[in-house]
Amino acid sequence: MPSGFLARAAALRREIERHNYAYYVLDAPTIPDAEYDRLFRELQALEAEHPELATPDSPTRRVGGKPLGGFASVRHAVPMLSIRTETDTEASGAQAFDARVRKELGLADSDPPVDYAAELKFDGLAINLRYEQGVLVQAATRGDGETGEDVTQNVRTIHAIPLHLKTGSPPAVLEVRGEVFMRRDDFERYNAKQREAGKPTLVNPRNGAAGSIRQLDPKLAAQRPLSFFAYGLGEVQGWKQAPLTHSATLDALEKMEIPVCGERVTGQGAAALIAFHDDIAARRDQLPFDIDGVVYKVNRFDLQRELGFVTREPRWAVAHKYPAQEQMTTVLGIEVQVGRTGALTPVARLAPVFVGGVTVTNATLHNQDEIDRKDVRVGDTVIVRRAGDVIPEVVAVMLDRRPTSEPSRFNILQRYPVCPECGSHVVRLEGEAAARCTGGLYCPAQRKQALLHFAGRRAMDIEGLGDKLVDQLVDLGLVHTPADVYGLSQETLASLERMAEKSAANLRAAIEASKATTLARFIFALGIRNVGEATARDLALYFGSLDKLLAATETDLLAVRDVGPIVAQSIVQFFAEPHNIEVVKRLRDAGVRWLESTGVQQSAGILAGKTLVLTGTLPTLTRDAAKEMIEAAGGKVAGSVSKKTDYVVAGEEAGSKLAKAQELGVTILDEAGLLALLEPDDGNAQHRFDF
Ligand code: D41
Repeated sequence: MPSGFLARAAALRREIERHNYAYYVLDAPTIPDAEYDRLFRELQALEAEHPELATPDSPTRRVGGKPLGGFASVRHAVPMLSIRTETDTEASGAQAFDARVRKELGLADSDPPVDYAAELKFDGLAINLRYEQGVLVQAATRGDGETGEDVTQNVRTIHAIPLHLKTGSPPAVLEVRGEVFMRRDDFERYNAKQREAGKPTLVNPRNGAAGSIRQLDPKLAAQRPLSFFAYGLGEVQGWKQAPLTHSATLDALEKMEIPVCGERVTGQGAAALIAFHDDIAARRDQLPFDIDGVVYKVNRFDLQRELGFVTREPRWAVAHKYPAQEQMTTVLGIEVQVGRTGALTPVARLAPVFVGGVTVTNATLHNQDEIDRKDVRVGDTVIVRRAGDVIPEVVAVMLDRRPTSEPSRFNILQRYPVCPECGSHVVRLEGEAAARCTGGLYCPAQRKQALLHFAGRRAMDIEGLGDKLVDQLVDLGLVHTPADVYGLSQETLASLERMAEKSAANLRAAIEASKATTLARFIFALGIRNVGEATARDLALYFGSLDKLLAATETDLLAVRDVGPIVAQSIVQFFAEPHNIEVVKRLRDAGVRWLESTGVQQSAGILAGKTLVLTGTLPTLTRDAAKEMIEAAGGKVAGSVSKKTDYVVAGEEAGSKLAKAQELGVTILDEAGLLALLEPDDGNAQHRFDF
């Protein structure tokens, strides 16, 4: 055999595996994909031309071979035990485990705490990897613990699993046990790709991992993005200086480039276990993969041996579970909820089920496309998921459990030709995912949401106008549009449920105070579709006055920073609605006002390049309003006074900043002084209050 080819093949394998490890385990790519592909193809060509060069641990083996007729059985050299589950999901579960371990070891209360290792419980499929002389020769499922299935071909396609160990002196035999799983982002990406190709999707990452490993066509398995983390050992022969603890074992495996999860600790006694349990529980939803709990293990192998096992479960380990994030339940009905923008969101009413720590009775179905994709029907058995504070959702239908008297497909437009809240027509616009009610502010559902938005802290900031009050005001017909809020008397407010005289007075004062606002807040408060806070601010800055915005065409609007065709269209449509113009007029008539300017397209701003500091309480302007006015005029607001400060605006109870300004000789203004500053002196009013 020409030794040049042999050396080249070996060099290519080394290089490819080095990049592979960097990419799949360290998540830090070292070369561009195209360059990796080139190396890979070179090696493939070499091996094809010189079949005698091929080795069982060549990276070319990762692409998957011929389909299998079935899996061969593998008898495990050392049985794969199972792990005892602590039924108590509270912190006391860790205490119970520690107490049992201490008792079995015959420790007295006065003896020192036991050393433990704590790690995550990955939600996947347990696998045994057998390395002989450092080369991966076999991978098997756990099966019944005694005998599993030979899934070597499929496991070779998992790039994170090394085909040979990174060590100069590998043990004669080293069996690594761990869990094959799918990361959530890989799962989502895979499903999106499948959906696009009109191919079947995976129900969840766990099924994805288990299904891929048991896939008979290794080429298909190779397309599934799987990951692996080691959690223990099987048979071991000839490991010089073998570690004496579980944590040192995982460290040693990590050095050999076997993937080991970084989220693990060692600690003493139950307190360390509880701390780990609580820490991970708080961060569970931020992890890139699903876990169903944590695992505690007695760290020292000599103590593990002393403890032994009962009926295939070691006494030295326990799984401490978290509440499941997915459960099965049935769909009792499908209804819709009308949102602020009129979108009809389909919601599944469910038989109550405990999932993610709470009892769930509703789950979102997102929109018609999602209903169609998952084919959710009334009466179906479904999997619901609730992770963290995310709204519960229906993940998948268990089609094999669909009732024989098959219910029909659910179609929003057919079931709700008119809005269930107001009776207006429901439409689905070209290119939109949502079906929408056309009722606008006429629709109470949209009215309530629009009012809450209008009164919100970042909009008109009417403190105390929350959802309970908004419900009453709309239901009693006291408020139809935001403008009606300004006509509410203190007596009317006091007559509402849960409103005492004092809170009515406070709310009345808050409504009054909200009248002095800024153009940006006002625009945001209107609740124009696709106009968020930042866009509202850009529009205010650009146009300077509401009338200019009202007169703007789509072309005019496109000149504003970050405004694209969709936003421009939403704005024009909003102001084309006579109803909305009427509301704006009534708001201005009620005394809602803001400082206007000529806008930035004509002026650099009267305070351009100036730095101001605000201190104390101003007589009429809130701090935010003053800041927004200064910024609208091109000025900057700083937090502390320095030589670079141009003006300090001082109100009542101004403290050290005022003293510092006096000391440095910085010009000091009161509110009237600030307003005068914003007023140009050429008599041609550039800024005015719009009463
Ligand atoms: O993450 C896991 N799913 C996990 C599973 C883990 N972190 N540790 C485990 N440890 C064991 C023993 C204690 C028996 C070595 C396990 C499992 N077993 C296990 N997984 C499936 C069956 C057994």
